[in-house]
Amino acid sequence: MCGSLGESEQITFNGETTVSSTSTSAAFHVSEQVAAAVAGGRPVVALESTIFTHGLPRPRNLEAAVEAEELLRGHGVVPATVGVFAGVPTVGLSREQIVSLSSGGGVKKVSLRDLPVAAALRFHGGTTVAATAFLAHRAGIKVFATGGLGGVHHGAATSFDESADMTTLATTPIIVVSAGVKSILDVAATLERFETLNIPVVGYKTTKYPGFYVSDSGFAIEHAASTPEEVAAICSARDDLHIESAILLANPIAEDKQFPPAELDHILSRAWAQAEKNGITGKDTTPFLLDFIQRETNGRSVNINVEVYRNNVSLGGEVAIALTRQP
Ligand code: PSU
Ligand code: MN
Repeated sequence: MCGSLGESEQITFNGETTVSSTSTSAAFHVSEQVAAAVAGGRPVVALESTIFTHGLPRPRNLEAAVEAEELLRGHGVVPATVGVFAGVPTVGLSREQIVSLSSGGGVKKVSLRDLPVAAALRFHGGTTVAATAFLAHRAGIKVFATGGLGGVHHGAATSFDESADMTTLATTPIIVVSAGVKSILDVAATLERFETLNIPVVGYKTTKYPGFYVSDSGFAIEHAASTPEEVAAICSARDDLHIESAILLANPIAEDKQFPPAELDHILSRAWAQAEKNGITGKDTTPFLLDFIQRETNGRSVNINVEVYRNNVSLGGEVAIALTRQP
């Protein structure tokens, strides 16, 4: 036993004083609203925070984070935005905490392996899909909506750059709604890894795997579901079988709203070249590539990013409601 975080205490971070409450568990905090909704069997959707700490530029990041929560609340679904606040892994960040994490200033990108370090050294963190899925599942949440997943980076055969999102989702029974993986990644290799890791990919009303900015990545998937109820039924069947992997629900952007595919290919090859030239590696790669694309597209990629996120949050809400109606 490495010891616990201890009782609530005052913590000063970047000149800001906050209270680290460890009321729910010694290891992480679940907000009262989220805990009550989970206990009461009401619909809850988890949301990640790397999307607004490292994925989107200010001020769109905070707008998107708040909009996602409001969209869910408007449908009677409880949002559970997950992040690390002053070292406390938190499921159900308050609005003030979301505002604080969105404003930058030393907020780290926290994946699953970083959680104990963040907790012990008490820093702020935006949680990746891996860390968010881990915490949300442990809080009893069944549905998690995000924008795009991490996956296998190009050149991974020699760089070994594969996102821990994949290995974490292999052992975390939750439904993750995403628009696939961005083509900054090696989509074919990522789909192969999902297969190896026993992670099913189910298209929402499609058997074309979406490519985040574009509705079709060019790769086919085997299964499709056509209603939130079908997704809920797949989830129940997984649980009945005691299978521990996540279900990936792939939700494409509408074709008339996608980024022009040919233009995207051109920007992506320049993004990779620039990352290589700048010696970008490890966890900095995804934020670097996204930032490059945002600048090169004059923010058009950001509009699509927000649109995709909105779609996924909305579908996540529908699935969470369908799960509460399961026989
Ligand atoms: N993909 C995106 N935008 C993002 C991310 C992924 O299109 O912001 C974030 C997610 O939080 C994801 C993380 O979990 O990046 C993956 O990072 P890495 O490849 O370092 O594991
Ligand atoms: Mn990586």
